[in-house]
Amino acid sequence: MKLAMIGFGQAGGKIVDKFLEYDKRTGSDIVRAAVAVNTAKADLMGLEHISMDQRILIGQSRVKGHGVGADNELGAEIAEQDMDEIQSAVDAIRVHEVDAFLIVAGLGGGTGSGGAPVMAKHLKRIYTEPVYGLGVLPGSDEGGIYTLNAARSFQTFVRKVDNLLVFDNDAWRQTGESIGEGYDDINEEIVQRFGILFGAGEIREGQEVAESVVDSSEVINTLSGGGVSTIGYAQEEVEETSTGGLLSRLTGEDETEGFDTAATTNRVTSLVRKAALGRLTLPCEIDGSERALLVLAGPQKYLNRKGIERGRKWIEEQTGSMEVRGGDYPYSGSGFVASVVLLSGVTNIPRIKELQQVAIEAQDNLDEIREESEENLEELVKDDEDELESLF
Ligand SMILES: Nc1nc2c(ncn2[C@@H]2O[C@H](COP(=O)(O)OP(=O)(O)OP(=O)(O)O)[C@@H](O)[C@H]2O)c(=O)[nH]1
Ligand SMILES: [Mg+2]
Repeated sequence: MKLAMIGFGQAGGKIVDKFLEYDKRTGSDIVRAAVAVNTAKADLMGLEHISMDQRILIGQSRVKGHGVGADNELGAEIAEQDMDEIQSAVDAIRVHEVDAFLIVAGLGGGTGSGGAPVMAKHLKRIYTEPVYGLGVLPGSDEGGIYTLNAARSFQTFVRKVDNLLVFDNDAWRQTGESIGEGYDDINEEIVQRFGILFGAGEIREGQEVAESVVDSSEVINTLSGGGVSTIGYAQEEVEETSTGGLLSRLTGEDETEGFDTAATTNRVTSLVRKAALGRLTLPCEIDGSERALLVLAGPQKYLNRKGIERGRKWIEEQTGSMEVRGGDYPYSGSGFVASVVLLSGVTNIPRIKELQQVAIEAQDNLDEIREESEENLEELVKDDEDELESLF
């Protein structure tokens, strides 16, 4: 499917930049427009693929290009104030040619966390195309303010978008590596998963059309209905030869005809299980997912309808959902078969419960602080009265 991507804040900009690189590398052609918005000038300068005139610096009069320092209320305020500037970049997008908007942001900081929900609200008011969010949760070692920002931003963002796709940095931290060092690898993981999902609806030139190819409307239908989504992924290397493998040369068989379909079916079904039961972009219980979409990507001869059908049924059983779609995405030259499982409308998410708890506690603390200061005030007043009384 064709997307207009808007990266808000540093993480958002870097991930959209990475999507452009992925497009160039794989010929996927998902990103039809890419805009980066930030309050920090240096972050915008550091991008490589987003064109200069689509990098929008906001809040210059307030923060002089230095970022908002994790103040997400300020981030939201600036986004509201400078929406005209952002809109002029969006005006350059031929919106009727895209299937949807995707707003990408790290939810722990200030600019993306505050601005992304404001952006979503704005786009929803103007356009009829779906507006999706890709929200990145901070690592739990990043500190209180990041967690609190994420908790607040998440609650608003999920209500403003048509679907919030989530990636949790905390679940993807490499051992022995600080998350800063790991961002490049992590961003690679992000674009690989979302790239296959969004690429599935696009038939590239010169590609054979498969018997049960996934259409972008299937991605859209799976995401419609809102809520939170997570993605599972698994891949296996396969031999990809245009001249015929060793076996076919030895036996003289035509490679596709003599191909072991039972092995293909088994590979597909086990890849589906690995994807759904392995590490999800946002770890959660898959039981109770409202909708799901299964995409099998790889060289045509390694995909078959039977495997996908079995995988689809298995996901139905595991999720209890009656709305599980599935199909393939012929993708040659990669040397692997990959299974992507999109689970939409997931509800049992430990990390989100944890974040909500933090937000509630912070709210209680706020009340406590207010109560304390009120008590103090009362005491002060009382002391004053006592003093006055003792005077007489
Ligand atoms: N996956 C991923 N996460 C990132 C990356 N950079 C930052 N993050 C995460 O995103 C959160 C927000 O950081 P930034 O994107 O730098 O924040 P910002 O939106 O620019 O806001 P301010 O810097 O406060 O103005 C952090 O807490 C990290 O968890 C990245 O390249 N990849
Ligand atoms: Mg920043």
